[in-house]
Amino acid sequence: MGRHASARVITIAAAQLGPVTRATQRGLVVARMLALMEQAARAQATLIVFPELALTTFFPRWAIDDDAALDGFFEAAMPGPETELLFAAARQLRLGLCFGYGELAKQGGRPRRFNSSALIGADGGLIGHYRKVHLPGDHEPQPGFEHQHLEKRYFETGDLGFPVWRAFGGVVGMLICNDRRWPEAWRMLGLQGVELVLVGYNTPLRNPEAPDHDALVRFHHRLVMQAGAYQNATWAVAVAKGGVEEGQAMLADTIVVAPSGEIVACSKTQGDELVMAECDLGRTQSYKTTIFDFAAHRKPKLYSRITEYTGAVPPP
Ligand code: ING
Repeated sequence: MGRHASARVITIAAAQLGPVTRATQRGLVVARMLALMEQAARAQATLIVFPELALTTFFPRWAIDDDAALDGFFEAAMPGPETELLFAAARQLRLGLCFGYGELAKQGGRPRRFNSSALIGADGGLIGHYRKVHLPGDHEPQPGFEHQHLEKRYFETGDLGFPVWRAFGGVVGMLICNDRRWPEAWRMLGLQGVELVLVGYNTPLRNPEAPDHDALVRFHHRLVMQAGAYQNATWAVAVAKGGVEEGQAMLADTIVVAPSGEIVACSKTQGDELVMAECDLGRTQSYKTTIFDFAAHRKPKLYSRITEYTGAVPPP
């Protein structure tokens, strides 16, 4: 796999991570990420993509009431002392980089916490970041659940919208985990001409709120990634934190999806693994100029009420 003469073909390294325990020091996770970055550079990758909350365990699985303990899962600066090594490696290896992290920001004089992802260029500079909008689960711990899902407790709703950036020869956007289940999130990127959507995720195999869905976790993950990519004529890269992490089984199944909706590469293991794919961004045009030519075919005036939830029709 090599860098291509055409600026429109990029080599993606989807860098799946295996479990990260609560006790794992950030420096050890960064070392695992650096090893994958070096492996990706050897494979001539243009851009490496890591999961949601890549630097720590998926801590929203627990009720954490001690603020100092909670802050230990967040980055107070980006880059910070440990993540600076990732930025430096991006620069040295000429390798674009995307990873998810807990963001502790100071805004309006008070601490604000977001579930965020950063996009870094091959020069090691920060291109931009995104804050997760769709926070699943609960604000309060649920009685009887073996694992909680408390993202609404620990993070604020993302307030940066759904940005895209011109980068790596195309138009790049980011979503985080649950965002991928909401077509509106994809469409906000699609309306901006996105050609590559990067999606890190930590998806438990069991959802205690709906155990009857558990057999379909992988199917639903692929369904929303393939539909989102196809319906918005974009490449999509979904990168897992997989394996059994602190006793909670997490979906692996890192995949790269073409604008056709076809899965072109997927992970084979539950652990640290590079999934490589050649992505010809030019292939998006075949869909953006025909079936999904939004200017020619979309009827936004007829969707006028799409921004409001009109309320579910009561069951019979
Ligand atoms: N995780 C899960 C996701 O949306 C979830 C939450 C799991 C929702 C299973 C529905 C079913 O993939 C995160 N972190 O959003």
